[in-house]
Amino acid sequence: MEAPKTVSYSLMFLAIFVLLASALSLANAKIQEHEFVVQATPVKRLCNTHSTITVNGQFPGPTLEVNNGDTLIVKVINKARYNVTIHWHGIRQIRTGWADGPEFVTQCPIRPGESYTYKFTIQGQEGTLWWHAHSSWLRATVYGALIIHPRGGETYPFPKPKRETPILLGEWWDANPIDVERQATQTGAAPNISDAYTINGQPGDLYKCSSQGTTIVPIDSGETNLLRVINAGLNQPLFFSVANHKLIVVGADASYLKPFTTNVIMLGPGQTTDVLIAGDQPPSRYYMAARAYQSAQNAPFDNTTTTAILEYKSAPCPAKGVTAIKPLMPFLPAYNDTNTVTAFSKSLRSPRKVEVPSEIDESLFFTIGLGLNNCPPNFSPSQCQGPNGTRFTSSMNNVSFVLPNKISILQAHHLGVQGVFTTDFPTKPPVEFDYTGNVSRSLWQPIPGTRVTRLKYGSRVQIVLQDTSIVTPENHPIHLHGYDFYVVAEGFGNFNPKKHTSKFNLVDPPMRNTVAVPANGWAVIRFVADNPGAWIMHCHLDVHIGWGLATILLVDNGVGLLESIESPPEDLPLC
Ligand SMILES: *[C@@H]1O[C@H](CO)[C@@H](O)[C@H](O)[C@H]1NC(C)=O
Ligand SMILES: *[C@@H]1O[C@H](CO)[C@@H](O)[C@H](O)[C@H]1NC(C)=O
Ligand SMILES: *[C@@H]1O[C@H](CO)[C@@H](O)[C@H](O)[C@H]1NC(C)=O
Ligand SMILES: *[C@@H]1O[C@H](CO)[C@@H](O)[C@H](O)[C@H]1NC(C)=O
Ligand SMILES: *[C@@H]1O[C@H](CO)[C@@H](O)[C@H](O)[C@H]1NC(C)=O
Ligand SMILES: *[C@@H]1O[C@H](CO)[C@@H](O)[C@H](O)[C@H]1NC(C)=O
Ligand SMILES: *[C@@H]1O[C@H](CO)[C@@H](O)[C@H](O)[C@H]1NC(C)=O
Ligand SMILES: [Cu+2]
Repeated sequence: MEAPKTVSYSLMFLAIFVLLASALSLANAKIQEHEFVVQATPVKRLCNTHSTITVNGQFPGPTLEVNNGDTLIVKVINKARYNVTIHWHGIRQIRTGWADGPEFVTQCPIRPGESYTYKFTIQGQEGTLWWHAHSSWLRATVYGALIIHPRGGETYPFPKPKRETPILLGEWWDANPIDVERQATQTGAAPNISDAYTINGQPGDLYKCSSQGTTIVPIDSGETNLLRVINAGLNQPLFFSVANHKLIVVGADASYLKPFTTNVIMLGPGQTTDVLIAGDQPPSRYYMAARAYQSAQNAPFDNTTTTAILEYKSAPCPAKGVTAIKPLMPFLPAYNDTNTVTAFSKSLRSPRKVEVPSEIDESLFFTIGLGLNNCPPNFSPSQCQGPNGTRFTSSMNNVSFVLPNKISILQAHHLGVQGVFTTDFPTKPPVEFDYTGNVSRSLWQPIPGTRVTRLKYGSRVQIVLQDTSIVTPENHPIHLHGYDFYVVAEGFGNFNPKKHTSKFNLVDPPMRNTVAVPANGWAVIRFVADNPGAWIMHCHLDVHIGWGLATILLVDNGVGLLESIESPPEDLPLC
């Protein structure tokens, strides 16, 4: 009878060890509590002062810095006159979908005068993410960085940089962005383009009245600065570059990458890229700059350039009475330089071999693109100011997504409320056509609907995202909530499984939460549906979300508590 005893002793020791280890890692993890007051604040930019919606009176809003494993508790108090919600962009929200934030998807909006406390734990993520409003166009000014450091005692997979600087690229309207959005909704036309881009809230000294506040980024000779670049712009993919300094790309969307060197990066709205720059140039002042990558054709865009100044601490001071040294300007690609975008995107690789699902349970094919609605009979011409008297629209698989307005999708699912959505979102385009060719006008008008895709817990999913040339081809940054996914392939023209499947990178594809699908092209993503909840997948150009370029992946609970979504918090806003 000796043997069983030994087994039970060693089992006991194992149990004690496991308990100790988890207690230790819990002791390491911290709980951070914050209060976000959403409020109108006077902000002066481009010579004018606007009553701007901010968080805690800051623009951009506060930077949250946490370690992997920490829990964030953020009480959002709405003192503004608009409905608001906050989304924690790229946080997986494992089992905590109620804290994800998109209005009418995982919660009803926080109404003026009310509050809601978001609570979630960061699990297995490191790098640069951000938070932003996910309600109307409020995120134009309601956003900030969310930086996840490694757990205590763990290190970056590259030498620790001396400094780290969040670089938030934004888009500024010399108007109330909510009015810009409302005007477009009324007229059916494209919304006004922005008046400036910003770096950390400042347009920089190439714009009128803006030299005073230009953002200064410090560096010193011989040291390294980790730039955590975030495209928080509302509608515009952006190129970013630093004069005379190489960018060593080490991460994107809070996933590490095999480091590579480049002069320029491109970020679609929603994307982040971590780059190291070395202080290896003569001590001086250098511009870092961002401007548009524009792939839509015949569409007006904001063609201005935002700058910040990379300043060496040891840079010589200008003599008295002499104006500061004019910084050197970096080379930025032409607005339509798709080749540079493709070369950059093809350089992204995971640091090592990763576990990409090789067998697929759910193979989905979603077209993404614009459309035009004929003017409805009861509309006046002033409401149909899109091309040739139409109204702009947008869709995935010919479904133009409509949000519910009396209950969120997640709550309707949780409570079994019928009639809010249907689970018949098409798994492939209802009509097959030459997606990137000259598309017949009869295919341009999609059908509005709240249709979702239901996925079993743990299913291995592949989605082909195929741009269409309806109205115009365009690079759409498609963002999936609740998940990171591998981008296993990208290309131009029509996706062809026979031709393209064998070329998938199933070894070291990059992991992202937002993929910039090539204009007149496609991207293929793969992930395991291991996080139950209602997850919106949408174009991160806010102009396109409003037109319906979104859908929902509804992931069922698995077996047992640990594979099921938690109960909704008691203060969850209801409609
Ligand atoms: C949009 O631009 C037009 C033309 O410049 C201007 O008249 C209008 O006031 C702008 N709309 C808003 C909401 O700022
Ligand atoms: C955009 O601005 C640049 C100068 O910054 C100019 O060379 C270019 O022609 C402009 N392009 C368009 C399409 O307006
Ligand atoms: C980019 O636009 C310029 C004119 O603005 C045009 O001459 C050039 O051919 C375009 N390049 C590409 C790659 O489309
Ligand atoms: C608008 O109508 C004109 C003239 O019929 C045509 O050339 C153009 O292609 C139309 N534009 C769209 C977007 O349908
Ligand atoms: C696109 O197709 C329409 C009819 O389907 C035709 O009138 C038009 O000329 C075509 N345009 C091009 C550029 O091929
Ligand atoms: C979308 O559906 C509408 C209505 O059935 C149809 O007229 C149109 O051709 C469809 N378009 C595509 C791309 O399937
Ligand atoms: C604010 O949210 C409520 C639902 O909670 C909704 O009924 C109302 O229409 C929203 N207001 C606006 C201006 O969207
Ligand atoms: Cu889009």
